[in-house]
Amino acid sequence: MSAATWWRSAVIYEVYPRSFADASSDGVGDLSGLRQRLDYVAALGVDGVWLTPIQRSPQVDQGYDISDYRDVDPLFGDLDELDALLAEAHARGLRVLLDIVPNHTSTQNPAFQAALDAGPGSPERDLFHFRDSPHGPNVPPNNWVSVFGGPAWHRANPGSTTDQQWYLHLFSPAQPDWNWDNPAVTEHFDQILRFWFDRSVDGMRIDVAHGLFKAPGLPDSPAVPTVIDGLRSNPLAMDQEAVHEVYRRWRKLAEEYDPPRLLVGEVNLEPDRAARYTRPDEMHQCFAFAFARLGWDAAAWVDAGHRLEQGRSESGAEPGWAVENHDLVRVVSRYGGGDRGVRRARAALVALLGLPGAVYLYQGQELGLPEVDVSLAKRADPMWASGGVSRDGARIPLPWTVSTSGAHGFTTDGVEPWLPVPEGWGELSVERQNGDPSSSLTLTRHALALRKELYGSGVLSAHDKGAWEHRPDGSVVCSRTSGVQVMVAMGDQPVALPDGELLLASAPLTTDGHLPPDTAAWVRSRD
Ligand code: TEU
Repeated sequence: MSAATWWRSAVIYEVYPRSFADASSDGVGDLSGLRQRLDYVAALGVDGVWLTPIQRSPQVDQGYDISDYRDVDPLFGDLDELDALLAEAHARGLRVLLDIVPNHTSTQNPAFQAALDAGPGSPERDLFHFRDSPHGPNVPPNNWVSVFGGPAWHRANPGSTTDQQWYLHLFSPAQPDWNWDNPAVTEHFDQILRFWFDRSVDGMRIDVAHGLFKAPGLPDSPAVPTVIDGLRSNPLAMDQEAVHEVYRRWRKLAEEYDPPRLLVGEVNLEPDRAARYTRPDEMHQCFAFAFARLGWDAAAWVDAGHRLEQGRSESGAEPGWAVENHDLVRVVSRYGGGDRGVRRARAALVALLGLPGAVYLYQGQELGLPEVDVSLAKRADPMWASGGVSRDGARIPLPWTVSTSGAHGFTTDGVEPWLPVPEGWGELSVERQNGDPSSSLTLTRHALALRKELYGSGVLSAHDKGAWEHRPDGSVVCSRTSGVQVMVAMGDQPVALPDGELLLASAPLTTDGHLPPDTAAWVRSRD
């Protein structure tokens, strides 16, 4: 695969640094912990990592509230530590993507503090969306709802009689939205991108990439949006035409580097709209959200598969397949829980790694970790605090060792991890699964190695397209143009495999050679 298009079939491992490995013994994971475990990541066989935000932040939204875009938060380390991580990752052939958050910042950003101080009508306030309300000081300027729940507006100076302005925050009140109509914001983000790309960061995952521009005049939304889907269900707060100019600009900037830096968008829209962000002069890739959100549902998989394929044919960019990330319920639980959930999660992993396009795996997916019901007192997610669901259950620290201590090798024995690791997770640990031929970890390593081999030998091609089919026997089949078929048995009966050579299955076949329920396989047609 040429260096210029490596991402088209890449597998990227999402590291949630807070919960990966803690070397500083404060109960929160850090860059040093990640450096110590880089061999583990490299041995999985992935092509790179994406780190959720490590920039300086008060951590109200676990780092998605950035107060200084050009520094590393002391919780995770410092710039030298990041440089060392980059060098060590590159030495292992791993690329490193960081997370950039352009839709909003932190109230602790000096630019926002200056805007509060400068008062209504000031150029400082024009960097954000400050407004007086036509409805008076006690009613927000419009009816928009924040993604985390409650109004999308907060008073700049609550209680002040002279400053009655509100500011817009699509997420928590600690995350004011930038005003992208102001060219100073555009300029600021150019500098941020250059800062990281100059340090040899290989690319950026772009947070809420479709959110940057809002409908001019910020009018009321005709339908009052629901809380959880606040952003997706409020077309006035997202997916405005002007946003595409930003990505055209960023793509040019990314192409100035050698090798070009990668732009991957979190564009949580339906495939037809999301595809417009990966037109040839915009981002390289988007996550396949239409697929990532689904349960164990054959009809829905095929429908999303069709629509994503359609999107690819329009934009020329392959999907970034994913079923998990730090915001979504872990698939072991989402697909039914228990042993069945584990079987299905393994099937999904094999299916994902067989689909044409790039794949994003979330740390812990390789271990088959389930969602955890975190006790109310320990929940840290601001979404939960504002009346939404808690995403904490997908963010539990990784269990590394079987040890009976609560930390399971994530942090020093005796230190309390920032979210509690459930009792019994030693059984899911890396130490336990390592070398066990029947473990999720072994399956993941095997599937990744085989995928690499099949791409290397030309059996699979980065230019493959996929044709999706829901068969009467309940199975889902994605047929790649190269002749490999991915089959997932989603019904309740074993199904006959397509003719050809079985390359991989997520579980043993039945004695008569059928694919049992809740199992996925890759089959190469004989030519
Ligand atoms: O998420 C954006 C987003 O809108 C969703 O993923 C949302 O959290 C989910 O739909 C709720 O059901 C990104 C980050 O991934 C998330 O962790 C941040 O909280 C959010 O942006 C704000 O920066």
